[in-house]
Amino acid sequence: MFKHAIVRTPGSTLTRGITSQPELGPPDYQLALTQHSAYIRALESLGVKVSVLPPLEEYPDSCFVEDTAVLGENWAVISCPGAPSRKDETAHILPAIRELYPEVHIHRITGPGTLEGGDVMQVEDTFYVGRSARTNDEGIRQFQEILRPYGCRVVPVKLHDALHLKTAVNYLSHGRLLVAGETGGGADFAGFEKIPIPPEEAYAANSLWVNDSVLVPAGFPCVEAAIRALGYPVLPVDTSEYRKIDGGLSCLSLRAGR
Ligand code: CIR
Repeated sequence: MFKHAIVRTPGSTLTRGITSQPELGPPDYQLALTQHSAYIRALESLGVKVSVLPPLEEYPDSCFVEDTAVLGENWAVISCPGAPSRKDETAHILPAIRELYPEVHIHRITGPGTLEGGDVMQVEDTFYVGRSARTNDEGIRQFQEILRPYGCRVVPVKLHDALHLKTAVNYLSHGRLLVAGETGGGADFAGFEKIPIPPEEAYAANSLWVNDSVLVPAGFPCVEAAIRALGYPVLPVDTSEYRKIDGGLSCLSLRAGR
């Protein structure tokens, strides 16, 4: 059960967020704000208490709070983003994390290690971590060291194309994984029931299980139908403006209290 979530309202500099798809054009800021409010309401409707942090204009990507930390049941790890323009976002997430965790259980990834929360996928006590352009071996090693005393396992997963692990793979519950693209057939995920995502709906691999319901980006009918067929209530949430700068549903929040 997720009890808390932390989100950050995007600033108007969102239009300059990092993107691998400039052809989609910059996000419409007003629409992005409307979509952000709807995202918060969707989380609240599932019993999550949402802390809303103010915009940080100097960090265009700072609404993607997921990348700045990883939250466990009784520990938190402040990340060290691999994207240079995002490194200092972590200092700004710390106060919100301190509201939820005692200092002794707040840990840090430090350079030369890099790790972004979008690369970390939790399955019970196991944390799969994408080795991506944003998360390096040293970051994964530090994460492993930090989690060992808490009895959590870390499994590195090599990525080639995806921005983050959770761009391509997301855990629902009951041993089920949504998988798109490169990681779909990988040995890393043997033993899971895989729900394959057609290439034209790959963006919706980043759907978000929250308290037995699933937030699905609006406009991906195959993924929505597949998730409904498994018995999950589905909440479509429009993230069109965040997609333009490579952001999805999971990136927009940090969830705590599983
Ligand atoms: C970035 O490139 O860092 C942002 N434009 C998108 C971050 C997406 N975050 C995520 O998937 N966890």
